[in-house]
Amino acid sequence: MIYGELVSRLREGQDFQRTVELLDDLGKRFRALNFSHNDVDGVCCAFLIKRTLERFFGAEVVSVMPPSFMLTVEEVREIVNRTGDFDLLVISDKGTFGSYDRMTGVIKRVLVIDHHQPQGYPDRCTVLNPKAETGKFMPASALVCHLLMSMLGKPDDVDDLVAAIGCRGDLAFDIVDGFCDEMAEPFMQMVREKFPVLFEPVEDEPTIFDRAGRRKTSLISQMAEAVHAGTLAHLYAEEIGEVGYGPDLVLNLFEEIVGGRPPASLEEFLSGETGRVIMSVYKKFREDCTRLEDRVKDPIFLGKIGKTEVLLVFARELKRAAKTTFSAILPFVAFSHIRGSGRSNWVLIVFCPKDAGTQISMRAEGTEIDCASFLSELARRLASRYRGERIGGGGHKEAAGFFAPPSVPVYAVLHEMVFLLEEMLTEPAV
Ligand SMILES: [Mn+2]
Repeated sequence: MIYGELVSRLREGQDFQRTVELLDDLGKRFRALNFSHNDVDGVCCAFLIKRTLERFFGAEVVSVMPPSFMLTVEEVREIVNRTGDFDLLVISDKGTFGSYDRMTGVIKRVLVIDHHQPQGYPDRCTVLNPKAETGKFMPASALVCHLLMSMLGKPDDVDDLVAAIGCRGDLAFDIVDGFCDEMAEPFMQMVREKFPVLFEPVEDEPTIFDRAGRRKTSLISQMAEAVHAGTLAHLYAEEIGEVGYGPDLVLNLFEEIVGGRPPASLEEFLSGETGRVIMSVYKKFREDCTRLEDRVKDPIFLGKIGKTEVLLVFARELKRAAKTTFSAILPFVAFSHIRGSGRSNWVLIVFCPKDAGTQISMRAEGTEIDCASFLSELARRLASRYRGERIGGGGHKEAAGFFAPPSVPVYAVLHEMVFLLEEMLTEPAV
């Protein structure tokens, strides 16, 4: 199927129709507040949403990308108090939660653009979290943003490139092994024809998004990795100086390449003023990844669920990332390491005690085990014992995350997690 066909087919769907109607009803020159996730996919969404609303609606857009995943009404109220009223709130790549209904008390119209497994359904919001016929959710929110943009007007080269980077960040495709999510395929075909050099396997150090063990990667993976490092720029202030908040910096980077020709190398991608700052962060980030190899290379075998090996890495993050409440550096190194190990049916749990609290990242390959259900059940059980604490867990079937604040003891999280696993293991390790 060609991309244009997918766009016309999806446009018939109720969710896209309602979204287009919502935006058309707002007329022109409205004021929009966008809260987006702080990861690669999330910052790509922020850029695409800003471009869509500015270009096609003449809207004013304020983009905010806080480190926490689930948006709270307090965060929204704070921005409104500081910068004035908005006609629209767009929540992108930050989950689909029933609690998002509360936002309509602060900003009347709320649009949720997402691809995570919903945890409740906000009836008072317009929700754009499309499901394929197969029942699968979209592989990246940036793809949903690009589809919506294509229904409202014409995306340009930079929009295409940024959407492709978002897809790569959320592993919607891989270049070296040829994998591509079914729903991303028409888009991929289109961008690959447009920018062939970005999508060719090249001999080089594998990125955190590639399979380690082979000296192969691609330019689009390197760009996605540089963007990931860019979102962490503020953690590198000691070495490179105060450069501002990482996700905002990446948004600047994308705006810097608007109007120019599509970059054909990493140096070209990072050649502008902001680009050069991100390049220096990126170099430090690569050194960090090498330093972390030792901490992740020997995962603990916990047992088997059917044919699936359940593995655990229990390790600290680098000091600079100890205050982050999200997966920053270590889990990515652990996952890239395991993918290069030649195993085929595995679940890897990366358990990270941090200054900011306990963070767990989980990924699965070649198995039916659902990471999002596992970590949301863990969060549910802990939340019932530690009431009033901000404990969260969820994501996708193949990749999910969990976070609990320091007021929930590390041992309690570990205990509950092992307990939950014990119920699932068919062949415990002895
Ligand atoms: Mn995402």
